[in-house]
Amino acid sequence: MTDLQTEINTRRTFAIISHPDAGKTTLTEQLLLHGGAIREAGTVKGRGSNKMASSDWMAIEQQRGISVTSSVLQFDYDGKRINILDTPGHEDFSEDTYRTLMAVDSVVMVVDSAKGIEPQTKKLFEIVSQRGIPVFTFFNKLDRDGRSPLDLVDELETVLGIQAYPMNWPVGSGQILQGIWDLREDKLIPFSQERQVDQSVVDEALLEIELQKDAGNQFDEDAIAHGKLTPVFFGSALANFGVEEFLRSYLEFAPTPQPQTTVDEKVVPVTADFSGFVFKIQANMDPKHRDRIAFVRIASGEFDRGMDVTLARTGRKLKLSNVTQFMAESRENIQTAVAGDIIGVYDTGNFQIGDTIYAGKTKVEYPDLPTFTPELFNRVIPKDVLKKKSFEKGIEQLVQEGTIQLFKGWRSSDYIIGAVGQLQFEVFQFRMENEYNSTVIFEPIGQKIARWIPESQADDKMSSSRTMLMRDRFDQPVILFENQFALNWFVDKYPDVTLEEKL
Ligand SMILES: Nc1nc2c(ncn2[C@@H]2O[C@H](COP(=O)(O)OP(=O)(O)OP(=O)(O)O)[C@@H](O)[C@H]2O)c(=O)[nH]1
Ligand SMILES: [Mg+2]
Repeated sequence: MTDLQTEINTRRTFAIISHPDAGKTTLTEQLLLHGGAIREAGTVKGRGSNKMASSDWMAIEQQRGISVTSSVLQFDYDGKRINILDTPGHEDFSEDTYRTLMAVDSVVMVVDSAKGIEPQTKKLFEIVSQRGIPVFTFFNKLDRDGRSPLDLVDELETVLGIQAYPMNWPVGSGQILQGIWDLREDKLIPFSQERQVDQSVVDEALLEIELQKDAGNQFDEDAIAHGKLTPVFFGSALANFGVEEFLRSYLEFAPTPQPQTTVDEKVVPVTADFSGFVFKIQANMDPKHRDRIAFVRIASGEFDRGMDVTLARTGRKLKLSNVTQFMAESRENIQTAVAGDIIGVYDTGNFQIGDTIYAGKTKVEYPDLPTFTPELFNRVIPKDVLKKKSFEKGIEQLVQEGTIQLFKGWRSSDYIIGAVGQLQFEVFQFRMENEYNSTVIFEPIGQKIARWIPESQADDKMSSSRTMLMRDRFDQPVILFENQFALNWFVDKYPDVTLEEKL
């Protein structure tokens, strides 16, 4: 094995997904604690003098106690380097979550054990399942009264259509939580060292384990690797119980960085020359510097500080000198990184989401990342016309991040922003004010059906009171239809025009 391959084999890169509030950010924080990346676990609400969770670093996240954007963090554990991507659960931010899923080799699915499989978990699971990547399940919040574990596992299998293999089993929950039963070692890991174990609760759990074993699946590493079988864990992220057991087991079975496939369906070996793709752009992570970072998943090879790369979209050469990794309490300028790692490249406006960069002589280009078709629209104007400059800068940067989508009038200079959900507008408004000192006013124009059309077919005459001909931020013509009726009418009138829909 080459040194590079050995180094790559130490990497594990995964996303945490679930319905809102299941405990992704809390679990992320505990994992960072176990990796020694932080000294004390913060909480998502940061009550009193408590510190805040590392991955909810944005002001609006801390204010509302929810994640609105995915964040990348790194830590080392047991000789492995782990890249963890904490995603927002709310469906209004799922475009960001979908893109993040393209940058990982496996997924940790968090389920609230009092609630079971909730709608957004199901939706995200379907995306993951299409990619056939390994899924590890963590039933969280055992410190609260939960549903029967037999029910939970059964629901997991029937609702998601994946086979489950419990690695441990809860012994009670809430007030009567005794601990978890480690099924490999066949022993109890007690929740509390001080409290006497209630044997009747243990007996009940052992009975459930027998029932589960009778009806259960065989352990099959190959099935795990293909996302057909999910190892199942129980615990409480908040109480930091079962987290380390989960982490150890995860590291044992999670895949090393997997080769990526290019637009022309070539598989690039992880040890090939350096290549990677931008799956996320984030402005203003550091309020003091107001900089912008392009997050790159290294697909192959090794990054070395100062290396020259080519941007596949434009053919432009760039030097990668200012590159960081994210270690919870600090950002570190790094010298090297390898396939599987997520690096943050300081960006002065060169990158777009989905861009490929590569170092070798042969062009490498990875497929585009998913874009959603927005459904809600607002006209947006600055409250203070004198502050037009910061207004424009804010819109430009937040649009490049994909916070919202921007459309401009065909003839007018109107700014119309589109989103999948209302919360995206709220985040946009908050960040415009907070990060760009620009108060914006929305004039709702409501729900629309957006369809892209080829430039050659776009015609001024297509605009009417119920169909707005616009341009997107790449200057592609797009029509916003008032409703399905207006769309049907258009198709009748212009049968030859090709209408394209995004995801
Ligand atoms: N009792 C209990 N509460 C928990 C546990 N884990 C998380 N919570 C709480 O559940 C709430 C949501 O936790 P988060 O970690 O923000 O959940 P999330 O999945 O990151 O939520 P979004 O990012 O908004 O989708 C917070 O109030 C946490 O303190 C747990 O193990 N037990
Ligand atoms: Mg969160």
